[in-house]
Amino acid sequence: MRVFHTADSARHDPERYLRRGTPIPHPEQAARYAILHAAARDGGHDLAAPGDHGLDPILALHDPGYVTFLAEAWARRAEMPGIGDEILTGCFARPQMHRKPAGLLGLAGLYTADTSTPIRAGTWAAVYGAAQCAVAAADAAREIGHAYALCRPPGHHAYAESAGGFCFLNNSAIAAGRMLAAGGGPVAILDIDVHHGNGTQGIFYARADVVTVSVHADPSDYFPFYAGYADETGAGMGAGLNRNLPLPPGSGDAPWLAAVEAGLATIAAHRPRGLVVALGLDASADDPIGALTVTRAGFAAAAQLVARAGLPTAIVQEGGYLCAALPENLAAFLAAFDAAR
Ligand code: SP5
Ligand code: ZN
Repeated sequence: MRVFHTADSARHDPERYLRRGTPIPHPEQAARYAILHAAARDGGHDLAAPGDHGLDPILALHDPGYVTFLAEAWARRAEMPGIGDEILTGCFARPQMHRKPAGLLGLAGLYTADTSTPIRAGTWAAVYGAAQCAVAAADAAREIGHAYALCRPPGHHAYAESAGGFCFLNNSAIAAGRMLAAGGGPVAILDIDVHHGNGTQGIFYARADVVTVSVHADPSDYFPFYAGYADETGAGMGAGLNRNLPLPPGSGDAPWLAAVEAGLATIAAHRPRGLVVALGLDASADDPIGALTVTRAGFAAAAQLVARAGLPTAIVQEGGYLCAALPENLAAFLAAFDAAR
């Protein structure tokens, strides 16, 4: 498997995360990059740099004001007297309040959904590098059939104009956009992160050219709470092109794989020219913030199902947090995909 990665991914390393009001170590740490990288290297995969494809593939999906905010916020930090090593607000715009303020603190609350996405000195380098990996994997999927983008930070909770859920730029959406830009028809995204891919759903909800499917833990009492229900099926030109497959908490391999199979059947029915797999590994039974109980064999079986769909495929890293099973599950997924192709 061709693996696109960049050491810039480690330049965003948030320390703290507010869990129900109490600061705890941030689950989405830079160490994830080193661990996933080592797993890919030890698996004998073909490590490659993504190259620099510029801002255009990012701006194809994201709001320019939001991208400018991400790119320039740290350089503007003097506007927030007293800030320490990160820009973070506790004040967020609600849908009823959407004027764009001039100042940095207000912009942070306009462009952010929660407190999990602080902007630090290296944040833009990391999120830009991750997006470049997604672009490179989309190109490689077209050229050589499949590739894995080791994206960190993750992306699937990012909307066109907001960060949230540890995500800044929606790497999976950017990969899908890159496949679309190459022409040849619709593309599909299969999101198997334990959390609903709400940003990805939001970006493509009313579009006719991207089929989005997400398999995740029931959001009625789990992040992201406000989207991810089975009755969200798309709107306008995108009507019928979004499918959510929520599972009860604690679900293991059999129901999870049945949902993956059902999602792939929906995707196949639309005859896409390419597939993006939003590969969260946090559905693992061992994940510290997960809610499902998928095993290593389950991840391998999912990879086999995805590979047998036979589509040009970009596998994009999403969540999956620090535990012994994290690298093992990535290794199992990549090896099983390669073996089935
Ligand atoms: C990409 C992704 O997987 N984002 C997940 C965002 C989840 N946000 C809510 C996390 C609640 C974390 N609770 C931490 C418990 C650590 N023991
Ligand atoms: Zn997740």
